Amino acid sequence: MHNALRASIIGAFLVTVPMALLPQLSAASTVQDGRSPAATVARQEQLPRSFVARLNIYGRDDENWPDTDENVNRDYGPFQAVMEDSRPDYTFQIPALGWGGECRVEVDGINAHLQPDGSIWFHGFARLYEGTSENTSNLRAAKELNAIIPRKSSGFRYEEHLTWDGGDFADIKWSFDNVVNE
Ligand SMILES: [Ca+2]
Ligand SMILES: [Ca+2]
Repeated sequence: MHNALRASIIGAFLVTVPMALLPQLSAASTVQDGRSPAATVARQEQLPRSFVARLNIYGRDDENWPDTDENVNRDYGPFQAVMEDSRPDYTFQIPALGWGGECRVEVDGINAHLQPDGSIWFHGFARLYEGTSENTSNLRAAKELNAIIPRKSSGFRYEEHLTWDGGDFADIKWSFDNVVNE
């Protein structure tokens, strides 16, 4: 086939075929957006949802011999919320935790957000400080908290480990429920 002819045929295909597909594509997206009757019924049966969050922080202030390490083990929660389309967000506060005279962990910016598929997106931040006092501004480690908690979760676990080369650490251990609220 002549190159110019081939190019014009390919060009015509590229322009005309997508145009021809447009009505089908938009029809398909209408079904998939969750607003079809069947999808709406199924979604209503999954709402509202009961969200529960529990946090344990286990930290170690590493000390040099002959001093012994100083540990902390603290539970927070349960934090509980009922979520549905009209109230999809839940935020809560964790107080800063200082221990050992030198360490502090901060967990903040916590938000849980109900997603269209019934899962819950959990997000926040955790930071470990260590210095000459528990009020130190020496930031040693930071992690972004980011988890998707599926539907029908009970005791879903999510952990982050914060540490630095001084030997101190903090384990940020979450447990979540995401079930139909009955
Ligand atoms: Ca120390
Ligand atoms: Ca100490």
